[in-house]
This record gives sequence, structure tokens and C-alpha cells, in this order.
Amino acid sequence: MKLSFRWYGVNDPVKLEYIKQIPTMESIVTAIYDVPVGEVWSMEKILNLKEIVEKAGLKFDVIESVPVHEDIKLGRGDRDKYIENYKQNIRNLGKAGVKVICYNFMPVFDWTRSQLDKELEDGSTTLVYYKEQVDQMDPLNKDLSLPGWDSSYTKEQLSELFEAYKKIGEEGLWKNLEYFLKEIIPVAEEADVKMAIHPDDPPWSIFGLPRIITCEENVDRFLNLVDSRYNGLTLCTGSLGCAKFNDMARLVDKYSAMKRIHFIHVRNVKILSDGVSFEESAHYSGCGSLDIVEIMKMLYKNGFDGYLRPDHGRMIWGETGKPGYGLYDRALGASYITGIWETISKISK
Ligand SMILES: [Mn+2]
Repeated sequence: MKLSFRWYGVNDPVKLEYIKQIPTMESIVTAIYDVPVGEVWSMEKILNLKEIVEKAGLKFDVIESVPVHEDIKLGRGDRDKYIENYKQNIRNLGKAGVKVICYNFMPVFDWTRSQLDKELEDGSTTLVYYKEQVDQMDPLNKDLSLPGWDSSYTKEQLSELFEAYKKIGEEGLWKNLEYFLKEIIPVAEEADVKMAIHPDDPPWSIFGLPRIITCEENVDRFLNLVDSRYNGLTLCTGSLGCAKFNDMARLVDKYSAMKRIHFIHVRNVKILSDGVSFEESAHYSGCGSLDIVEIMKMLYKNGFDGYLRPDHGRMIWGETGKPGYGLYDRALGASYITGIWETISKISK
């Protein structure tokens, strides 16, 4: 297990020096944020970022994410141009020593929450998803700014995109994902970069948009689209684990035994009594619905040697910053995970 930490670049209030001070921290998970989706990341930009990370004594070997252009997901006429650019990004990142690229195939927007700063009983704040609030949201209302949402779309563009996704549906999205994978995985093999898809968060359809990386059956289908180790997973315990139908320890066991997990996001979520709402909790098992020790045991049992990062944290101790991505609670999560790993490795000897 290689411990890593997400960092949003030089403007991130969480400094590399602080991340380096977390015991056993090895690698930075980052991306280039000033190149539009679908364009090529230049070697110059990549090497510049690598140098900044390495100067802080950390490794530059995981990218999260290289975003996939909507035209690829929709299978539109110019997708081949964007796929060529994507291949070039894989080659460029491979040349810079990157080992894993995380990406997702969620239509229009990434993760969805109803609130980013819900105050918990202990005064900390966290990201929450309350189904009844989400049900009342109208994504085509321009005044609504959703977390995880690309606010650069106009209302017209958005409704056009929604229509296009409605038309292709889940099966259309599968077909376009397969087309994309068959193009890029051979390039990833050649560049020795593991591609690692992030599951949909949350793992069910929202606002009528199709979502497919949601459950065991679909993850199996995904891995079979291109049966190569280079076609793998960023297994996110919180994303899949907020649905009761996903037994996380079992899924981690299954996919790590298959050597298809290259990167894992470890975090906990508390599923609420309605079964379809959740609050992100501290990493400790007792704070949420997931058994983090059991998950770590499965990784250990299967000799997991990929990258792991603590995922979202709450905001604690008065910290302000990017919701989910403060330093303190994620550092507590990292130490908790390191402690579990050390304990398992010692008692296993
Ligand atoms: Mn995640």
C-alpha cells in the first residue's frame, strides 16, 4: 500500500510541506487544472508540476483526473479527435513517470451532494446527500449551483446535454465507454500507465441522467469490456458504499484479488434511516456505515501494492477551505489507515 494525498496545485491552501509531514506519506495525487477538458496537457506543464511535487520530497505518480470530454461520453462526431488527445495525455503522463490515471464516466457532472457544510453534533461540518432535497432541485435552473457541477454551461447547453443523454440512455453510455476503452487501453499498456475508473458518486441515476459504474454487476461488465490489467479501478469506498446494495469489504476483496484495483479512496459514510441519504463521516468505522478495518484486511490479504488515499474529510478545528479537502481530518484519516495497516501486518507475522 502506498499512501497518497490529493492536492489541488499551488493555490491549494493545504501546502505540500504539510502533506509531507503526515507519517508514511509517499505520493501526491493531482492534476493540471488550467487546460480545458479534452485538450492535451503539454510536457512542459506536466514536468513543471512534477518538479514542484518532487521538490517537496513527494512522488508524482497518480493523476486525478484526466477528465473525459462529454462528446466521448455521448459518442458524438468529433469524439475521435478528443480520444486522440486523451491518448496523447496518457503518453505524456507516462513519459513523466505517472503510474495511474484516475477518471470517471459520469455524464455532465461529477459527485453530487445537497450541502457541503452541514454542521454535525460535534460542531464539525461535512458533505451530505439528503434525497428529498436533491429531488427538489431543478438542475436546469441556472440559479442553482450544484457542488460538483461545471458552472460554465449555459442553461441552453445544459438542457441540450440532458436531452442527448436521455436519448442514448444507459446502454448508449456503455457502448461509448467500450469504444473509448478499446481505443485507449492499448495506449495505456504501451505507456505502462494503469487506467483506473472512479465509480459514480452516488451510485444511482440523478436527474434522469444515466449512470453505470454503480454496483458489482456493472463493475464486472466494465472490467470485461477490455480484459486487461490496465483497465482497472479507482475503488472509492464512499462512492459505492453509500448504497446498501454494495458490500464494500467483499468488493474490495474480489477486485483486489483480481489485481484490478490500482488506486483506492478510503472514506466512510453514514447511510441514514431512509437508506438513500447519507452523511460523510470521519474515517473511523464507528462513525459511519463502513467497516474500514475489514476493508483494509482484504487489501492486506490480497497483497495490495497500489495507491491509497484518505478521501474526503470533515472540516474540523476551525479549518476553512475546499469542502472535503481540508488538511486536518484527512490527515487523521491517513493516520488511522496507517495504524490499521501496521497492526494487521504485525499480527499477521
Ligand atoms: Mn472518491
